[in-house]
Amino acid sequence: MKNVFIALGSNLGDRLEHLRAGILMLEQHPEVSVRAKSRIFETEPFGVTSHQNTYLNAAVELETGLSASDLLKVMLKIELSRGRERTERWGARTLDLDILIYGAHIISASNLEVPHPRMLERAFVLAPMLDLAPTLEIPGTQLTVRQALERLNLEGIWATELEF
Ligand code: A4P
Ligand code: MG
Repeated sequence: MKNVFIALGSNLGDRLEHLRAGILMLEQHPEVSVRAKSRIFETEPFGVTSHQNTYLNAAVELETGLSASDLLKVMLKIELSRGRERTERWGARTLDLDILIYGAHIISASNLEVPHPRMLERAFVLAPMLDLAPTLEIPGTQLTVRQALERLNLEGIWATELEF
């Protein structure tokens, strides 16, 4: 069994419903147990060139017997079931699911990089992670989640009252 953290993001359509459905489908998978959910954050689009709606972002902690690549396949199916279309890189999306951390593993395959290579620069990922595992060291970085987040600007990120 591996302890895994996944980021969820949505900025298109019924954002809350996309996040809820994403988590429900993870929960329904026989080889996945959802252990904890972060609060839901509203966040300004980060690093995008075209005009985009604000995002809802969250993170969940899972336990799973699936390999990282099988988990990624499950996540891609869930994204597709919410009508995700890939037009431009970093384009607006109904539901984006990223593997942040997969146990202590460091993976660098062409279709899967873990820990997520951009998570250290992203407060919209680390703020939800702080809810789940503030003292967890991000594999390969010698930084805990809290230390990584302290280096970033929290402008444009708000915890909401929304619930899963
Ligand atoms: N892939 C590689 N590593 C991973 C991983 N750790 N987890 C591959 C998931 N997938 C991984 O992803 C393309 C391919 O990345 C996948 O098929 C998988 O094989 P994608 O989701 O189709 O592409 P994308 O999401 O457009 O690109 P990318 O680089 O994943 O975008 P990001 O980095 O997820 O950024 N601002 C705010 N405020 N909130 C956001 O959620 N999200 C993005 C997207 C930009 N700005 C944002 C937010
Ligand atoms: Mg993605």
